[in-house]
Amino acid sequence: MPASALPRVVILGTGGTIAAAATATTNTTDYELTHGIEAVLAAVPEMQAYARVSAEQFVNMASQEVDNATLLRLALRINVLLASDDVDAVVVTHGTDTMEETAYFLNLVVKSIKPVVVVGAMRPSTALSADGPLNLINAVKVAAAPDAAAKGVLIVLNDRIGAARHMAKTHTTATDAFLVSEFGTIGTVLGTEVNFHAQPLRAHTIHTDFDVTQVATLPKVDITYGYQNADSYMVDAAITAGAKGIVYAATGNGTLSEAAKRGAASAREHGVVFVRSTRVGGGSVTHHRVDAELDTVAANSLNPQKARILLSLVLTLTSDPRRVQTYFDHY
Ligand code: DAS
Repeated sequence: MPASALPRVVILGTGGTIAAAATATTNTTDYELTHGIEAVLAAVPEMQAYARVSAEQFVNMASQEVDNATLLRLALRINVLLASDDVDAVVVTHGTDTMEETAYFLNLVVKSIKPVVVVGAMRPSTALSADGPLNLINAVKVAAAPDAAAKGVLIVLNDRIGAARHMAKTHTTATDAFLVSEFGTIGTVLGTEVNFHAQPLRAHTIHTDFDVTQVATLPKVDITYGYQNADSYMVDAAITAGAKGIVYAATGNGTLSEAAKRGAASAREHGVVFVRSTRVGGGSVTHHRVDAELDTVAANSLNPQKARILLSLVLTLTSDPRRVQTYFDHY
């Protein structure tokens, strides 16, 4: 295909390990964020064979520092880019620590069917077997693939293509850290072959109720954790700090201890929506009679950090727990 006919892909750099360097090639876990997006791209000139690539340094931070304001600005920038006839897709390079949150947020607020692919690396650019360059070129291949359209926001790492709704980081250091539990990946990138084998069914992008164009700040939502001997004061602290929603990473199937029930009751008294997620890492939190008793919400198959993202957007529309439940059953 002549270069002039290749898809036009804009790469937005946000930082992360993919843009980091260590002091030795054998050091894969202790590094500094040193590279700008141009340096990251310079390592992969081969990507010119797949797309006409341009780059923007959107921010340059470790992803544990990404906040609501950054998410809102990123969504707005992506929507402006995708509204242009001169842009066919966007790739976002991002730290892996909170990549699943950013990708799921974008999955809910991007208003285009054009591909948006989020990519990162588990090893710094200086490492033996650095995974960033191949992850990045694979992300560009996916973004340039016609079949990538209308699938929602995608995450590409380690030859796998995952739907943002289902991909999560499941290992601290391994290059195959991003896995999807029972929902599976939706495709693979093997050499030059981009193969999709599934279509995400949960509503995303142009099919959602969420438009952040006029949203200046997202409602504050915090996460508390369930464990033996836990009391309810962490919930009370979040309420005192101004949380409008609380996601509870409960034990088991979103099971509330008596102390957690006291926390849920306190949240209700303060008009704070209380969502039952789980610390388990797989499966769904199902509806339960406690939801009617305490006005709690079941998080379905969203892990706590993704449940927080959805709740922060739903709270821009409603704080009625029963209406909030319909959004968790749908997205
Ligand atoms: N430095 C962490 C981050 O920015 C890890 C990474 O990038 O992969 O998320």
